Amino acid sequence: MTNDLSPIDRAKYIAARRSCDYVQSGMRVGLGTGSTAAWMVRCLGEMVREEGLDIVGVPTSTRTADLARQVGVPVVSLDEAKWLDVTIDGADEFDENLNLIKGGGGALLQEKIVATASDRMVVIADAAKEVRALGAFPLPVETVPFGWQTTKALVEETLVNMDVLGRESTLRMNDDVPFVTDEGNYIIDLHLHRIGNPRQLALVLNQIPGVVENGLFIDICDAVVIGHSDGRVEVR
Ligand code: ABF
Repeated sequence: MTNDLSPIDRAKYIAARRSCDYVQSGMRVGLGTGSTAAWMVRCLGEMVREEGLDIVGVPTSTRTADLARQVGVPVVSLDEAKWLDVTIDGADEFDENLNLIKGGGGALLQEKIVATASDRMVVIADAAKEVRALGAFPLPVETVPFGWQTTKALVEETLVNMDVLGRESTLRMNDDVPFVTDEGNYIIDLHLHRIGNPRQLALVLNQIPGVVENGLFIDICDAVVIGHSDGRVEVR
């Protein structure tokens, strides 16, 4: 299976395949978003079809919901599931404390809600996602469209007193129109380069009127399954 994959896709697939070991029949499973999570959904679909795995999946985006249905994973809403046994999702960065930056795919709000409503959160990632300090990847901040420019200015003003290297922010675009999340919100990407105190920044950002959620996942991830392009997989 992995021979015809690119090295990066092989690493993602290996991590995704290993994460399915955390899933047993009877479980309610949060299904992440992104290309690594898509491999996991496909693997679970194969287990449902070929091994009779009996689970329900709660997707973290419409595109994950579409893929889950396509491969045969039964889909329910978070409110129907009420609580999840495990959520498996990708990440844009993870550090030694298993704190994450997520949201590169624009699904951070549902991802954080679902991950928080789970007994365990397992991140699957290729090795390149590991960083010594979070921030090289632009930090997504989900904002309501109303007054977004004012919100963006307030966010930038807030950064002045924070332990970050960069302070520029950009509205995420989808071609020539603003990118819109599944909830109809905008995303402002913060180009911070290095975040000295992710925990403090995550708290401060969500106090700003207009900010719905940010892509810093602090104390949420329980384990990271890391895939390497040479076939190695490790669990932290
Ligand atoms: C998703 O996985 C997002 O939060 C994150 O941006 C993405 C990582 O994408 P990929 O797995 O394609 O590298 O959960």
